[in-house]
Amino acid sequence: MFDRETAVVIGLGKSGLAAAKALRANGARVIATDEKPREALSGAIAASENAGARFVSAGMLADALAGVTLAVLSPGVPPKSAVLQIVRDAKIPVVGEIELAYRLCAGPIIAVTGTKGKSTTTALICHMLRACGRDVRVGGNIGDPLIEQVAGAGPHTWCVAEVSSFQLETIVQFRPRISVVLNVAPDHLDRYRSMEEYTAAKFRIFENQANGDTAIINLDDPLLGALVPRLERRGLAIRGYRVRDVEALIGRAGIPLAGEHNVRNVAAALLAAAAAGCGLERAREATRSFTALPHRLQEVAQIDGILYVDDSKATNPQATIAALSSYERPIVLIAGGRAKGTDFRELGAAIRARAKALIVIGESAPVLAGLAGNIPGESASSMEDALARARRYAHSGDVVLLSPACASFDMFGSAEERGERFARAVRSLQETVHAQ
Ligand code: UMA
Repeated sequence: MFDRETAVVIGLGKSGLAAAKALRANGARVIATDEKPREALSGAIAASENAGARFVSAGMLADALAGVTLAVLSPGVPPKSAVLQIVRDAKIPVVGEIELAYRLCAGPIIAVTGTKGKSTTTALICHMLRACGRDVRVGGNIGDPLIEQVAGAGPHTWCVAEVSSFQLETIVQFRPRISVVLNVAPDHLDRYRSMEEYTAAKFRIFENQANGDTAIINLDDPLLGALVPRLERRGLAIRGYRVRDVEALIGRAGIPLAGEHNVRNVAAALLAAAAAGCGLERAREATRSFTALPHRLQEVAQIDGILYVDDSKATNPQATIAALSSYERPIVLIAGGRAKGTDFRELGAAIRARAKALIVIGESAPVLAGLAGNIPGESASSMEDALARARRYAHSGDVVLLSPACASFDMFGSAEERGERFARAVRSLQETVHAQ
């Protein structure tokens, strides 16, 4: 499909490497580049070269663009990046890996976006469709690049894609058969100039949808509710949901996940599965056997009556607010990390209302500590230190909750690594307690 193209792939993370491989497999010539220093990239360069790409350092890129017809941008590379400017100056069209995946995908796509709940809803939809006997692929922001997953999809394969605002910035024709938008709350305001710009990126999920396509929309979110008339005029079938309607779709008892927000995620997933032709009863039944994804309100252990929960994937204030309202028990909260230009005031109110103690970590520790009011708190220098401090405040019946409200990159390689460190520290605490 790409045999007339010479493509430059920008960014050699998961997305870029998968795009380079797929482009080569579909006949394109591929150049790969990355702004990280060469010494920090040895594995990625080798992987791109094994895939048949030629690596060019970012500093040499301008001289390597003759004959290049397409640029594929990794989602983590921001629009103001110097390397992107070089490509734009050379008038090369820019797309993302999601767009390429769409062009290569033989099956219908269900795309899920929102500020929080994307991964859980994406995984729920897959789980339901599989229970209904469908052939399913899953990828995108959830972890495995979509382009890798759609490779073997046939016309009856449902491809479920978690798409971030970063990924939606670089779509052109991407047209999901079913779109799901869960909510929009402040996040990534270090990348976007305003909430409007962030919201506009997210709403591009609808851009190419037309007659016959479906949009599943959380009508409790005023920003989303306001979109409905416009989407209806375009011929989309709208399936809206409100939390008060959820009881009719599935009772709270049928949902094995903590938190009100997960009730909404289940409702969205049920509507998506139904729109894909899955019987509601089967989908409902599948919900009962769904387990929480790693690092999302994941219960790690119960030690001396204290429940330890890893919610490391809560990388924005809204996600932590949702986590805080997910437990009736007293909460010792571990939060902090790299802030993303978001406002912490609402989170502060939630912490003061729900937490019995606050342990802060990372770059945003001073800001978060300032929100604690009368709640006792301490600042920790590492995850292990945070856990030890949290434990001193927790009693039997309490929850120690890691729900950082921030990105992880100040102290860890990723949110997963942060969660693993927490879980490891909890397990070693468990061993010590059992040995006593
Ligand atoms: N790079 C540059 N210049 C830059 C920024 C990055 O050259 O200005 C290079 C880095 O040196 C690195 C590579 O680009 O080598 C990294 O690319 P990337 O940041 O796009 O990360 P990938 O490994 O390709 O992972 C991406 C998504 N990452 C981001 O959007 C930041 C993953 O989402 C996704 O799972 C993966 O593709 C597969 O689809 C992660 C994420 O943090 C989970 N997403 C954000 C979020 O959920 O909040 C949006």
